[in-house]
Amino acid sequence: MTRGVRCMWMRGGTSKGGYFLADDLPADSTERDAVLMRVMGTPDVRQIDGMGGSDPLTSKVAVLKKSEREGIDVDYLFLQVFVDQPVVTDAQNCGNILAGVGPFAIERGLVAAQNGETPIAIFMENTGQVAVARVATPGGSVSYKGDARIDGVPGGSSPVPIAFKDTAGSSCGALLPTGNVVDTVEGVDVTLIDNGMPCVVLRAGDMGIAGDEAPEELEANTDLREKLEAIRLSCGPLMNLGDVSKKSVPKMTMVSGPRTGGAIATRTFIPHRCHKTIGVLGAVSVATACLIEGTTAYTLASRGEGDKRSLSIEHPTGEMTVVATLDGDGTVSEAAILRTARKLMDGEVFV
Ligand code: NQM
Repeated sequence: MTRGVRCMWMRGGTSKGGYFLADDLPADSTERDAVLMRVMGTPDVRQIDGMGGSDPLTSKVAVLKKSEREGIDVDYLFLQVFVDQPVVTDAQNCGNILAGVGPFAIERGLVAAQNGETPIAIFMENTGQVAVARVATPGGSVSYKGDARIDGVPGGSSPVPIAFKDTAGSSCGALLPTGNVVDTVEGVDVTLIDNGMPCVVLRAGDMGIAGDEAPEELEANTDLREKLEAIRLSCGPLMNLGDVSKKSVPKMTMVSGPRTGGAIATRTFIPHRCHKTIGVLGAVSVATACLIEGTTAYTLASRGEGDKRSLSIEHPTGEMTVVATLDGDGTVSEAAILRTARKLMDGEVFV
């Protein structure tokens, strides 16, 4: 018999996925993952029998519950449902899907909306860190309409500014998990960094590309993809992530000098498809690499000055600005970005 599971479908930033209350899903994680694969139509490259959009960016899930932690409103677990493999992983966070968490929490009554704007403190279960999102709530209900624009999404929406603190070493235990600014892996210089998202930062030139190619062109480059995957598999244990063959981290970001007046140009494999933009926490990690002397990004980057830096991270369809606050010794203590979100559907999905 088919069973309906309550969920909301939302665009969060440049991603899209299903938002569930934890209570509406099986408590056992194996059963939950089986339900989510049915929901998305995984494994199948077309995801024809489910809601997934045949792309890792549209095969994503947020699971929420009211938080019992002091000063925190909601606990958010992110799950990446692979497209063509029967894998559901909690090994990464997602700052794009995070943009829909505040609106969803208000819509489901987990948080009471204020008149005007509602700040929501979100505990990110994947990495044990906190983000604060601000949701537009004129008259005490969520508004999705507005003029805020982000590259990779047509049109305008209400702004959802998000601030992150203490994201260093979110999954790898340290900002630079090997203790080095540069390592050489498979003969290529890499910076292994985690300021919210484990990333391998490589120079595009070292990988035989210019760094401004279209994602489709890079995905069609089999030699590049094989080389990237060999480096990624070797970097997993070095980054304290263990065997990453069935994980969606680390992300592989190839950097080159900025083309449109930004801080740096990026092309990111997440890890097997090339991102049409760049992940939020991925951008925070790359921006942080731009600020650390000796990394693969440092000499290519344009960094600005002062203890508050706006780093425009260029990507295939525009840019994402990371506002980084630096403390006395130059480390990034806080990062903020602007996202938007939109409610697309509320109802039941059948499994
Ligand atoms: O890095 C894609 C996305 C992401 C993750 C990915 C993200 C982040 O664009 O915080 O947002 O890297 O898998 O949604």
